[in-house]
Amino acid sequence: ADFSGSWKMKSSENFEELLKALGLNVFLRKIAVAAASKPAVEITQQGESLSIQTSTSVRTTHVSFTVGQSFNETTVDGRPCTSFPKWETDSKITCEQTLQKGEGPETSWMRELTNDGQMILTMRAGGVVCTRVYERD
Ligand code: R13
Repeated sequence: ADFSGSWKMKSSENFEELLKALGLNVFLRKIAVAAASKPAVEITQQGESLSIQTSTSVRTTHVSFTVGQSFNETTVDGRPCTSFPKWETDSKITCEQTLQKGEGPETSWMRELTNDGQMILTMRAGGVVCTRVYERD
């Protein structure tokens, strides 16, 4: 599957609950939730290698990785972690994250391309699951 493209978000569920599970205070949560309601996501993919830039007005992140190889990134609350992306199916990548230091809930993300061309981003923190649906811009 090819995740390449410019994506805009159509819907989001449980993003604030996710940040709460990560221990963010209400002040930072409100800022993050407001900014994260209008993200712009740019993905380029060549084979097994992906580059994902997620831009908002207050925070932009960029990751490049090859599926099957660990890489460094940050959790959604900004803590450095080591991530291991795998193909779950040929249209779904799951990525487990391990914090580089300190304690925290278990975190992971999944990106899946649906048959109708949407991308579903699922993020977990402990037992909390956040689901965000993107469509091509
Ligand atoms: C601000 C400062 C505090 C920390 C933080 C974390 C995340 C975000 C903002 C902030 C945002 C995240 C957006 C995520 C998206 C995910 C996706 C805790 C560091 C700057 C408030 C905005 C858009 O859909 O892929």
